[in-house]
Amino acid sequence: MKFLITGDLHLRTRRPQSRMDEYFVETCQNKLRQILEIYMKQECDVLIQPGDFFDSPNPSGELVVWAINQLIYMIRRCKHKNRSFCLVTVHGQHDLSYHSEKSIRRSILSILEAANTINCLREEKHDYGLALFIGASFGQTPPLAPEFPKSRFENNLGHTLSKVLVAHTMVGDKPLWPGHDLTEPEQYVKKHPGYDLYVLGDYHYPFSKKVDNAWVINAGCMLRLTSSERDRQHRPKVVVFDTEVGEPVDIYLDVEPASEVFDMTKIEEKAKDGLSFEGFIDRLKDTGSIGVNFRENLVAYFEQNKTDKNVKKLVWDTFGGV
Ligand SMILES: [Mn+2]
Repeated sequence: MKFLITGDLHLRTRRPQSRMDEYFVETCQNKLRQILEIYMKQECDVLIQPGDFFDSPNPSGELVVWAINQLIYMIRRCKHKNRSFCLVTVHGQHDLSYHSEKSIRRSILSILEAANTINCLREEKHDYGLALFIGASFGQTPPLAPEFPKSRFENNLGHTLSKVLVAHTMVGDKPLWPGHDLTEPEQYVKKHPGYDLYVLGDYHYPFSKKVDNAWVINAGCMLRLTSSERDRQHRPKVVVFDTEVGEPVDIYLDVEPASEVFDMTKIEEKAKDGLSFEGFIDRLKDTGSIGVNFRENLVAYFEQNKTDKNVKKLVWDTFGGV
């Protein structure tokens, strides 16, 4: 079975501060189109997107309609060639209102799923032929890997079955800021053993790491969103993973060089003004562990501490719906 692995997509219409693209939405659309073309060309069976599909829980309706149409077109194209188009995803914090998993049932991704264009993975098993998928959205703990099938179990036809965990969780190989307590791929596998392939999002930079017999893969963000040095060095890519081969293959997307898309004068000015920590703040916001928005932090606190609904009502009434 052949998987096409992408990282966070962050589809959006608004141009990030340091970018110079005239219409940023076209940059985003171009990325998704390239990914879908690679899916066709490489004859993949499943497209795996590990969350942060959209940059916001309320993306523009026009962008959502465009995405649905692209996916319907893909389904038709594949059907025409007797193939199937299957996109599996989980919710990242950017897909969730107030970063709360309670908003999953009314999220844009759930709307895309209701339109039969994507499959939102949950903690139950999702069986796609020779692979078994389990999903953990932002804030969710992945379940224990199912005992059956045995890892890399050969079925009667001699095919390899794989257990795949797709999770939106902060795992990386290099801390994002001094003192960042980052879980490394090896630690993550130790904590959630038994899967053959771990496809992770949230961390915006790519890594493909073999831990014992499993692969832990994060393809990295499809967009260069901040002016940080690391984003400017980042090369958006997708990863093809053929379970029969068992090795990831990188395919780099066709993107403009950083010098063409980033406003270097702004970056230099900011560095001079001592404001170069903008990227740091962006990343801090992105981890979702603590927001800079009072309301979001309050909602997160309520979620984590199982607050009584009468108490919540009193707090909201007091703050007048902040
Ligand atoms: Mn993200």
